[in-house]
Amino acid sequence: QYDTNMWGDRNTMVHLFEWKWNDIADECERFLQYKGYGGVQVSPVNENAIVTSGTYRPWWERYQPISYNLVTRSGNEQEFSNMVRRCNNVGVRIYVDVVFNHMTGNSGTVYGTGGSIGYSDSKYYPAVPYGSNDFNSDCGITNYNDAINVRNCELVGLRDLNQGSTYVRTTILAFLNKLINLGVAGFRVDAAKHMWPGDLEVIYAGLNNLNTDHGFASGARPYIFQEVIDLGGEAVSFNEYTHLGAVTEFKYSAEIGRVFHGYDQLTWLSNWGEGWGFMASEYAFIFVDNHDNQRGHGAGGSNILTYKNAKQYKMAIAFMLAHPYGSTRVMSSFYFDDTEAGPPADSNGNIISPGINADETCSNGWVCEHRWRQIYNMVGFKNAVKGTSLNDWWSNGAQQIAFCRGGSGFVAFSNGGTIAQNMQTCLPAGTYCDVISGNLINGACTGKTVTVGDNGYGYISLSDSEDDGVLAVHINARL
Ligand code: ARE
Ligand code: CA
Repeated sequence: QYDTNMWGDRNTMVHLFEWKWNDIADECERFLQYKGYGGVQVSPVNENAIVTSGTYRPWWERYQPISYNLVTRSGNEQEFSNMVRRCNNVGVRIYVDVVFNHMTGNSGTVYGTGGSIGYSDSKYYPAVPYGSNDFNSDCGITNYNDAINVRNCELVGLRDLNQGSTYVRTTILAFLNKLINLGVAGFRVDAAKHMWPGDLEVIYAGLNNLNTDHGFASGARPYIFQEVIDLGGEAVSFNEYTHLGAVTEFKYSAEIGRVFHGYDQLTWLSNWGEGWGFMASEYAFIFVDNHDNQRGHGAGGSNILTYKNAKQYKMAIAFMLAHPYGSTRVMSSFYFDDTEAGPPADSNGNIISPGINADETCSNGWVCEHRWRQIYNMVGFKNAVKGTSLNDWWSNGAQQIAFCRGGSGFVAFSNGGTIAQNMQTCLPAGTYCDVISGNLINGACTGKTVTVGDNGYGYISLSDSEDDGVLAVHINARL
């Protein structure tokens, strides 16, 4: 199912990686609704094995389920349920990262965030319950050119559930339908590549319609976006999953990072999208970085741009949100040096809430990219141009480009050199606030302005020495 079920013009989600449910509820009410975010991808909600590594709990412990009870470091079932209600009330949808390819790694007896116990060596998880008959054999994934190995063996030693079993399917469905009844709008399906499309088809068909008590249209189906890493050249292809729902386009993440790192020229973005070998836009779930590849897990390697390269990162995000291709997700991170370290936590392992500074940025170790002006204002740009296509492409033949979105928005990029000239903005005559260098507050712009004449032309000035390599104006930011 490809419809995100977002409100009105809203059409971007943010991944609030490792945030607590109470904090997300606050964020929906105090920030996300006003900036036009349409939804939040939350970290896995079900109980996971506690992993202690030196002084911290790694972020990846949440990808080791031990039961389907809704209790994690992000909060309990009551807190989750309240969050979904509060976010839906202000038109911000919740998408859950669901992990049902596997259970925990094979590390003997394990204890969960809700007090459950698991015996990973004998594949016995009494709190579900699952027993050894519900799992595939002990083989490890060693050959990505062999689809059977990829789907029926263990990903990094994680006990591999057999979704071909009726009992396993029924148990997974009870978990997913519980979340739907609590008001979620859809799911990120973790490790979908490691499950058979035919099994997923049966599971998805058993999902309930979305809960009309939470404002969903009657008959609305959950949005599904499946994590399938396909950079080409392996046995499993994204193509096997697109008839079931949206699919992550990892080529997008790797290529946009490569281009905005400066390893390629912006002028070549003129046929960005399918022209670059990406899957059809209607299926593509896209992002500049995700929780894996921002820290060297997953795919994309050193091409991936993150908050650590702020200027280029903001340009790549702005391009993603200005361009019509795909369904978009913005990453929101915590600061890290150690790629395995978990979120900011106290000495008992409790996650520390983000603090909110006067200038809307975060403290306490949280990056909050989604609160950077250049990023949230481009979320607003994408909402303003929804339904238009790309027109009036301009390029200097090298590192400068510009284009319009119908008659609703105009954006210019420079990854080298200064732009200073009249350009076609496609906007109605008037004065517009550049939402990259500033905000429109009470009818005044705190950044640069662009004055557009009757012929749609306006003088565009974007210098190499500015903080940002983007200028963006749209119909909803007119003075
Ligand atoms: C951890 C430890 C392991 C240990 C294991 C079991 O790091 O050393 O063996 O526990 O005890 C995350 C982390 C893993 C972590 C796991 C469980 O990334 O390090 O293992 O949680 O705690 C493949 C998959 C893809 C997967 C990536 C990471 O195809 O589905 O690997 N991504 C998702 C999530 C991850 C999560 C899991 C799946 C597991 O987003 O956060 O893992 O739930 C090529 C291939 C790709 C392959 C990639 C990397 O590009 O094409 O398919 O991705 O290499 O191997
Ligand atoms: Ca599997």
